[in-house]
Amino acid sequence: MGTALVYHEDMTAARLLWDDPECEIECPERLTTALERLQQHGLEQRCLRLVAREASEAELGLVHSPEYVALLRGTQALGTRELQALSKQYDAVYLHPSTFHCARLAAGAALQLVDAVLMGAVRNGLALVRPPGHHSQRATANGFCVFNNVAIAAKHAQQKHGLHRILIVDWDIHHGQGIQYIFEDDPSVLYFSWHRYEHGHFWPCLRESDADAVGRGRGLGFTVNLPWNQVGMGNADYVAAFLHVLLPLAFEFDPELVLVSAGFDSAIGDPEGQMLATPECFAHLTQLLQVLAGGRVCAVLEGGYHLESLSQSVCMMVRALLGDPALPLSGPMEPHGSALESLQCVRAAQAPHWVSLQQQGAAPVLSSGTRCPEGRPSPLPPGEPEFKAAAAALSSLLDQLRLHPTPPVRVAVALTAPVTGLALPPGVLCEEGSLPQEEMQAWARPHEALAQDEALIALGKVLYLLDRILDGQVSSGTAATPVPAAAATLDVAVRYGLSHGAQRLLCVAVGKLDRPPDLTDDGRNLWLNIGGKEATAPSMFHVSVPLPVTTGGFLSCVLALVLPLAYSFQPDLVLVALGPGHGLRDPQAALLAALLRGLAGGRVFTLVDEESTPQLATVLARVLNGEAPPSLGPFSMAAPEDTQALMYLRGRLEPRWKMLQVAGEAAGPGSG
Ligand code: Q9C
Ligand code: ZN
Repeated sequence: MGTALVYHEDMTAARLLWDDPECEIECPERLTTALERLQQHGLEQRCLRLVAREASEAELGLVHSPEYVALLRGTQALGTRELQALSKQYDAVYLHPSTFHCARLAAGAALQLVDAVLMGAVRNGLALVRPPGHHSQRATANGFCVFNNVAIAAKHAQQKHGLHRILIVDWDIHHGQGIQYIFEDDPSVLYFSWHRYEHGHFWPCLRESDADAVGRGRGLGFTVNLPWNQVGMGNADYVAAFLHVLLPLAFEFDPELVLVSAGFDSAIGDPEGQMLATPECFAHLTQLLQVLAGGRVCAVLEGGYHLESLSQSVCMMVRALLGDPALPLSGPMEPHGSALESLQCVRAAQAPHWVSLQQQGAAPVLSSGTRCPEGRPSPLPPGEPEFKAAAAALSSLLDQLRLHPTPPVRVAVALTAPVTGLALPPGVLCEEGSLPQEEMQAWARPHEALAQDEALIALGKVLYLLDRILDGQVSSGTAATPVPAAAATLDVAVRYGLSHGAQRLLCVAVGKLDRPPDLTDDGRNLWLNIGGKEATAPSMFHVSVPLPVTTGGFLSCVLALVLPLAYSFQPDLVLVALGPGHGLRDPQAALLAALLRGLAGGRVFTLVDEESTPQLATVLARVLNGEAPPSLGPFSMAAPEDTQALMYLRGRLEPRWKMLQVAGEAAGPGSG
């Protein structure tokens, strides 16, 4: 199941015919440069190329009024002066004789992508289009947008494919007010948008872009606005927004399809957004969305006006859609104070509508909206320094790509006993190699549990595979060990990893697995035990948490504890061990592995014991290979004791691991 790339070169025809500094950034080179970059990186060639079709007038009518469509049809015959006069009637819009054709292709591309995904031709895809769509409304063009491509695609998915729950994630840096208006009373579409807001001073300067706009009527709680009140938001802020706001709601909503209003003006270097997120961040955001809806993610380009930043971000997103591991995120993983205030506001505004937020204790915020006494915060000094920062970050990304080439093998599996009927996905390597006998015995010697032949053979395979991951031949792996040897094998694997090149090793041990006794809190390892015995000497590097029993409890454990710890720690190797009595159901284990794949450049090694089902080994190999994890089943509330345990731990660990934070400093004037 592949990735579609939908495009038509006619969409480069529309361009600005007069002088207008506001509109000149929306130019044809946005598409040609992005496409060129996809070709240079060999990514376009790996996609299923689809030539965009025009949306029919009936399809445009799913969202737009007949009069508005007729008006635009008429613009094809207008001269430049008339086009300019008509454009002036809208806010930040320019028209060209080819605009109607281009805009129909843009909407048609989104429709074609949704059809390809929902008919099972591909698993996901990207439509590279212009004009963009998310500002456009029933009877008006706005903000470079003519037809609302994503909204039309969502209506089409409802009506032609009978979908009941669609998630729209709008990571463009502007508020897609058009999408919000179209679905604000519709509980079958969950619309999430983050946007530069600056307390209402940033375009389109709408009161209804704030966090307290949560939808209307039956749609209450299905509009989620996350306003950024300062510029300069970066990787940590964006990932925190996903972990602490979007994903809890998305899992509770359980979408059948994810549409992304993929604007890249939220990336570093963009003149509109003035944010700092680097291109690889969009691979992470994409991966985080791919665990939803069986991986059915349809992305449609919106904004993005810094050609280099836009193109690299598009490449990163397509790599993630293709299932390649994401590059590690650069920069300190600590959200800004202002970002935390925003997260807190949205969580408080949404808490009445979402069980998963009520449980995590989203504290109500007093007197929201009165918190910007100084009025408009000063924007970053324009020009020089910031553009230098952008240029440096963008070129260092290219260096990173050279340093971390995609390993030739994405997943390798080592199994001890020949397991019959194991259906490994295509491309997954079944590794037969082992460490030399003497070396293996030296590592095994301290452990009685590794004296048995069977255990020793398994250990040899585990260490061999670990070696191949550490030397970059293989991206990730999974292996099985005999039950009595599970703890000892993990102990050796941790020490082996640390002495063979891992600088920061994250170990997520589920079930009865003790922390290797000689591990110290030297900052090079972080040990997280789920569902084992309580740690006798807990520390910032030794965390233990009970295994939650419900899906809701499991999800908050992963989203609110495991991933924030992992993203804060920034490991370069992740070991996930499912030990005796781990108690995870296969879909839970798969979700954990799929989400941890975002860490360490995808260097994730999973260890299961042989008592686990063969299906578990298969499903782990599949998700490590980039497939979506199976559904967790119906959402059920976390048990109070699980929530309590989590809240306590987060309080204890927050001072060191900043991605755990979900609330700003006590809201005082000018805070953040
Ligand atoms: N004078 C998209 O990114 N700028 N549209 C208005 C106020 C308009 C952005 C500035 C920006 C439109 C799809
Ligand atoms: Zn935008």
